[in-house]
Amino acid sequence: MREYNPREIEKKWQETWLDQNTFEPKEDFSLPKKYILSMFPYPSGNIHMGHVRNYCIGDALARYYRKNGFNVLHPIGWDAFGMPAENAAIKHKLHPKDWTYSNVENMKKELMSLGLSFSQERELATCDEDYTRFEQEIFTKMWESGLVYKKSAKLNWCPHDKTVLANEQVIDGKCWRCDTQVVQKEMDQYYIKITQYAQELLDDLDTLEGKWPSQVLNMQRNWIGKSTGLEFELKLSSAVDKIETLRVFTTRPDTIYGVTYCAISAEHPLTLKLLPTLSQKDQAQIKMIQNMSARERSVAEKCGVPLGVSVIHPLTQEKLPVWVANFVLSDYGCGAVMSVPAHDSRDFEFASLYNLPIKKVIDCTEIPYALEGNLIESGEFSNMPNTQAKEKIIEYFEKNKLGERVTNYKIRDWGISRQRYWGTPIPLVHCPSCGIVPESRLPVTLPYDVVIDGEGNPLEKHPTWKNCTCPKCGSEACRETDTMDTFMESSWYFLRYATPKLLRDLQALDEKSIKYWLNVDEYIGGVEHAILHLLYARFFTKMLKTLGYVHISEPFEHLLTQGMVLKNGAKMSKSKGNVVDPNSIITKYGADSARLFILFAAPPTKELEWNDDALEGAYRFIKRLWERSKNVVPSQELPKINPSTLSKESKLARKKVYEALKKSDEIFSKKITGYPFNTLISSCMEALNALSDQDHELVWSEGYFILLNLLEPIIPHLCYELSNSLFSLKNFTSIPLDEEALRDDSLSIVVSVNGKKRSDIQIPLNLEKEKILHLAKESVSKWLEGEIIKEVYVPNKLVNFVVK
Ligand code: ANZ
Ligand code: ZN
Repeated sequence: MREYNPREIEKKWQETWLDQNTFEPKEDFSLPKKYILSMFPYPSGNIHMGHVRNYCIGDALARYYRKNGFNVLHPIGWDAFGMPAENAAIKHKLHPKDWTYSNVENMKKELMSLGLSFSQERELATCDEDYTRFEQEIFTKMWESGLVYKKSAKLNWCPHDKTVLANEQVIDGKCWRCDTQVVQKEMDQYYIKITQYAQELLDDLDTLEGKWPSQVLNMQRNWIGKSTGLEFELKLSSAVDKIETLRVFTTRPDTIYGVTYCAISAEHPLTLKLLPTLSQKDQAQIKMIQNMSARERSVAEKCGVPLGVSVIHPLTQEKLPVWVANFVLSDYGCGAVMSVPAHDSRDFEFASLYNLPIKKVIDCTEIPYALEGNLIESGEFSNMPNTQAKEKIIEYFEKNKLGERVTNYKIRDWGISRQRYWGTPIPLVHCPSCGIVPESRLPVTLPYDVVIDGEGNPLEKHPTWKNCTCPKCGSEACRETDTMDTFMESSWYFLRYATPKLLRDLQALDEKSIKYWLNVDEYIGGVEHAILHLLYARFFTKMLKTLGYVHISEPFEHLLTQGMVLKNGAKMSKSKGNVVDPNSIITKYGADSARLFILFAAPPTKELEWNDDALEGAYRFIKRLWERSKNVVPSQELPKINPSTLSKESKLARKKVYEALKKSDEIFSKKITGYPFNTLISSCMEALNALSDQDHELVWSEGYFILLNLLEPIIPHLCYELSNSLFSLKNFTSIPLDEEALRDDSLSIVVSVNGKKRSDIQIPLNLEKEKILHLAKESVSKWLEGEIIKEVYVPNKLVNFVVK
């Protein structure tokens, strides 16, 4: 027998699969389908264990469904735009494009060396020109239907490098490159109206209940952040210029009698109006707040400045001071709050700091909290349970035209402008006479000859790229130099995959193909994408429906969030120096061992702790499996077996084999949830042991035939190799369950003496009564001293001996 040589057989099968297009989906829409998708990788340079896990889970599903007669779409591609490519350019003087494509090539090779059953034809990189072209087409449609707009917003700006910084490039408020203090600079930005879909995005989460992890559903709900409450105006004691009132939003109108001051944002129009009237010190304080990002503000110590004006409480007519406070966001609600320090922790902290009055209006012991209780000192609403008062007070305000019930969402419109080179150019032109006009010839591609040195926007600095003519009037015009947020590309790639190569040159998305392939049946990826990517992808799908591209509302039927890969209890990462390189594992043990280990070490959704011994164990099992093939008599099909002729051991072996088969079906059909492949692998190991404990040739052959079939999704190379050489198989198909083999062939019987239980015995099924009584007698011989007067036998249950 040949020795197990993973390098040889893995190379052989990987080549065969490619040559024979084994894993290309069929263009036959009458077949039942499965769309299995692991989130596409960022081409950082090398695959890591997280990738191995992600793609092995998806591959196991894809292979299982193929074997069971489904037409399977299992594609791969590259999320190829983004900042790291530019960082590589700055650091190593590599062109982002060259760096990216060479990483793609290398990572593709690495992934393919795992034997993953990806469709080759549908591969794409989001920086490919045809992808850019259609993304720009979609953007143009969005622009034309008013889903994109321009608005000025604050961005992190490094005054030294004259460049916009991403949040992750701001470290402790300073620029990551030159350590200069970062400031907030107002700049025009393009926004997509995701807020227009907020309610739909929220409502449709209910349809995903039970199909997506509830943790992810909740994170999305919180992110969308719907809250209902009251908006009303407080009159200023005296008008400031033309400003006569201050509008606030509260979710707790029940606490309205406890308001002791109002707090407004550093960007509020009233703040800006009054700024010149303040002392130098207070002005500086407000400017400091303005220069903090929303993120910094949320963690900063509370601080604020009194504005020297007051407003009138609408119910009590009390005068309340107005303060600027750093915890008030300018872009939520009204950018102003009625502060109730007795019942809100932020208001409480602020009031304590500046000695502002605190007035309790809900009967409770512990301030500043009170979610429930009766109102006190609240005029006509006193003694009312606060949940009821909330409603009554809103009604009162509406009836007296003092304010109205409103719904607010936390979710903001999606700012997609990036002042960077390595992204999809925003296909707009600035014309002096026509304004902003969409480019008519797509794609707008990136110039190759750029200087990327970390200062400024390379497209802006390019000597000629910006210059163009207006598509509308032909006069000299200027290209938009912003590129798009890379989340744009990852928001529709799963739809693009469903569009076959032949149709891809003609259109962004083929509706018929999408109708067939979507939804994605199982989407697999890290929980770090729980909010942004998944929300944007859901939104894009809904928006593409509005634009007439597709007819679905939700793209991902099921979501599987895989656990992290850890070593020594910490996430594998370069900075921690605890990375295990998948390539070294593949070289040493082979891809099958790597795959077996990663699927055996933990169920997919759980954290996986790296363990060298377990890897060795996986390798040993595979070797044992390989070596046991010598016990198998080659045949062309699943051998037929007459169970009545088998020994106890052989029967047990068959039972174990079919138990593994049953487990496989239960796992993949989700009768057992979470795809615990580890339990399938254990069953197969048990079955192999049981087969080894017997020596019936046909049982060996049948068992081995089935085990190779069951393990193919996990260790495909070995299974293909042996199924091919022993059973002449070219492909795998499903195997029916033999219920008979699963049935127990022995029976447990209680034996008692004078009605007292003395033992349990195992007897083979259908044993004659005489033999059963004989075995029973033996098992209780020490209680059978006296003469046996009577033998009672209840078939399949018990034997009782009555003795003198
Ligand atoms: C008075 C009050 C009393 C409040 C109380 C809360 C508790 P959510 O649920 O997140 O929507 N708020 C309103 N606009 C704000 C802004 N722009 N920046 C910061 N805080 C703002 O929160 C709504 C509550 O957050 C509102 O209800 C308001 O404070 C505050 F015991 O009004 B509340
Ligand atoms: Zn023009």
